[in-house]
Amino acid sequence: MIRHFHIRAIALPMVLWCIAFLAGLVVLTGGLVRGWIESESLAERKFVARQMALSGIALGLNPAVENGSPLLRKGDKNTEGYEVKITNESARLNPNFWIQSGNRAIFNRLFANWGASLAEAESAIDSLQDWIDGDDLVSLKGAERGDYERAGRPGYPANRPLKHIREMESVINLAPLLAAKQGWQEDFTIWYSGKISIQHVTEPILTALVELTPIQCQSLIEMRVGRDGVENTADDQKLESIEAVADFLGAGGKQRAALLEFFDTSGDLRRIESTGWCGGVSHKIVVIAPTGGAGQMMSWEEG
Ligand SMILES: [Ca+2]
Ligand SMILES: [Ca+2]
Repeated sequence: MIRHFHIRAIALPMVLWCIAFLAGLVVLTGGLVRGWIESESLAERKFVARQMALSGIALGLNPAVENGSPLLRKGDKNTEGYEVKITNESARLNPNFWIQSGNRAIFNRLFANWGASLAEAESAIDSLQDWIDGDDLVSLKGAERGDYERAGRPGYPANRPLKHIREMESVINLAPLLAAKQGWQEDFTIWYSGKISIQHVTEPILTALVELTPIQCQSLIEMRVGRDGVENTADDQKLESIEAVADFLGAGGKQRAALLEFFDTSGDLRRIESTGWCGGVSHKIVVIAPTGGAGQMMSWEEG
């Protein structure tokens, strides 16, 4: 009897321990399963968000679909859908083109507008020049192979034109200026080559390069958009010459000279930015393609 009691006394803690162990196991397994389900559905949402972004790109590439069309937005961020923004790459500044044209003024004006000192701007431009030119001769305030070696980055500069605008972040003396300017990427392109299109240029660039007043910028944009009031649509007013634009704006002296130096009426390259959503997950695709659709895509980036 005593012995039997002893066994029961041991059995009870054993049973309790087993229950606790099993309960722990259930909690653990439950957590793992939930984790699997969540990661599975996250992968699924990512997949759907990308499919949504792809649908947006297909619409953006269609020459019949104009900017501002209700087709360019569907659904919302929390369920599923996409939003497409069509702009023009010719509104941007191509560092390869302007460096190879020997035009420093455009960079000087832009960097001054960002708040850089003349010395900072000059060393940034010299270093960009050295990054792009094929030789190892250091510009006055620039940086060539020796400077990159001393900075612990042997093998640089590239000594060729930029292949991506993000390469600019690797350029000694230019990097700090970019780091201090949020959204600097929006001012640059490597896909469109030539003077900036007056047809598509944005107000911040006009202000930085030409010092147009807000009223002058506004009147140019209002004239450009055409009757529908939307940029980049078929009814946009085609600007025939920079001289005519300068006359229209009453731009004389320095403003007129800057308009003639940095801008042209040509340039047309569609930039399609499509963001797809699914259950709070988003996926963005940016495509650059000739306007009109029939041509090949020049760039495809996802993130
Ligand atoms: Ca060089
Ligand atoms: Ca329009």
